[in-house]
Amino acid sequence: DASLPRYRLSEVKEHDGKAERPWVVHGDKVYDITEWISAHPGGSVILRAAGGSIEPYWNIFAIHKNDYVYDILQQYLIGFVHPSDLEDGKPPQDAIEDPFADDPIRHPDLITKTVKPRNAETPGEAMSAQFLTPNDLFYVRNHMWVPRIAEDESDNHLLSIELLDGSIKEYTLRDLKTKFREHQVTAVLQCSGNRRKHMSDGSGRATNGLQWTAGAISNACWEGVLLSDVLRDAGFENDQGMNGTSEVKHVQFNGMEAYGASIPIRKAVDPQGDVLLAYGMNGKPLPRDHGYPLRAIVPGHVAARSVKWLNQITLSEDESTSQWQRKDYKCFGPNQTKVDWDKAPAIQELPVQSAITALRLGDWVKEPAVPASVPDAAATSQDEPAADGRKVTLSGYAFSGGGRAIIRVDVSVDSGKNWTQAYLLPDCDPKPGSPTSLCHGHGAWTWKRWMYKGVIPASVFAQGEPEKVESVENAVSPDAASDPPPRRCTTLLVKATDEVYNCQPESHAATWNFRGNLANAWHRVQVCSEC
Ligand code: MTE
Ligand code: MO
Repeated sequence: DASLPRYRLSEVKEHDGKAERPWVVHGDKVYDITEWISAHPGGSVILRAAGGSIEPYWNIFAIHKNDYVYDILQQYLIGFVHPSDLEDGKPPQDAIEDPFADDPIRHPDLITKTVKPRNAETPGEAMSAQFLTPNDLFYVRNHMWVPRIAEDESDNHLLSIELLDGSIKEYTLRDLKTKFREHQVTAVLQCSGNRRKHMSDGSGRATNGLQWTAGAISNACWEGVLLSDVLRDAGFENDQGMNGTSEVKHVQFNGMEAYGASIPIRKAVDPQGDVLLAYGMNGKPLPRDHGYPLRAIVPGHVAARSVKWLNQITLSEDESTSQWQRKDYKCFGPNQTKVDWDKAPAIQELPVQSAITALRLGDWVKEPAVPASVPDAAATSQDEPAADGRKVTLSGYAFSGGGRAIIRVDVSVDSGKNWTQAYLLPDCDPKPGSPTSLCHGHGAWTWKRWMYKGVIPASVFAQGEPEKVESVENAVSPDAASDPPPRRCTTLLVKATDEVYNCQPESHAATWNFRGNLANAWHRVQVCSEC
């Protein structure tokens, strides 16, 4: 080894991803990875690191940090970094490229969870205020960096489709836009980790993953072409996919930064499935964070399947081999913490969900203690026909997977003793499919916004729990409150029911899983008489 040459970092830099022989640096060693690229399981993504240090990438793809990978790399050793380019035996920090340096700027109102990679929630008020989430407030979930495709190159962006016999059909984005009919589909994306923090806090048990509150979900109108149209054009027999006679069982999607996932073939070719290859979002080109220039949209399924920066589709007998299909985005029992990943199916269709995204406590008013729509009110309040109460306005979303419509949203202002129905906003109702409707598609792919205006009877506060020290999420302080009773608290609750009468579990403890996936217990927000 000592006889191998010493290379200046400036020379390494010339062997970047576009060079004939790409090099990478690891520690003080220089490797020529030309021969490795075709055999690299992550494909040519490794070229991102070429011309510099591979370490920042391996910090993202931690899977590389094992002896097996170091052994492979060892075969390609060609020399060492020149000593005058080393600090403490390594290239200095500022010589190492930041994989996220080219990420786009984020809207300041997004609630940042992590910066590298970029992960951010939609603010609650934005979810309540608009049926279609504005593009720059749509939640962002990135596992890696954001690939860049120049605007004047986007129509040449290549999508390759591999059929079961190994043959490959290629489409540029221009082909997709010109050869196929354009469709619009209005659909929610919800991360499997939405409300994970509620699961951790509500069950008192930590979960692994980003601690999202209720904002890892958003709704948009997507423009693109139907995956089923493109598969038919590529030579696939959609009928056989639909009726189960095809050997193809899964459609695998791959993104340019090596993210991958798959969906069952039946969803892909279902004439009512509305799976899109989308290039537009709310009438504009996809923003970079959301998959520019092309992404899959799989309505009704967990958003992890809606692969961004899409450049490869593979028809296969098997699911995607990616870790996000096989080793993540699955649920286990509350007692199962050492799991056999193969024993559980990948999450596809989402369960029923709802959340309070905006809450306003109003003035104290003389009002019947029992709202008229609540038949069985607490016995004590019936003793007093009229009592003080505090106005409350709640709003939020409800959603169910698989295109199942939300039929009802129930609200309780007294910790679940009494329930009343929230008003469902008619965003989708004006003649579905008509130009005035905000909804496009065959299923109930969108969220249902709901609103509740009521009064929390003073008796509810009086009998309520003492205040919890936790802060109240999304609560807005009232301008004025007169003569409040002593500081006691109640829990406001929301739960939704979908068209097949699926409903949400009462407690997070019951569905706790160590990865904190699919947290969908009743959403609880504690409010106090003097909040
Ligand atoms: N596609 C690629 N290529 N890379 C990713 O990191 N994240 C997935 C999915 N598709 C991801 C991806 C996950 S887990 C989610 S929740 C959604 O994209 C988020 O989509 P959004 O950022 O447009 O909201
Ligand atoms: Mo996700």
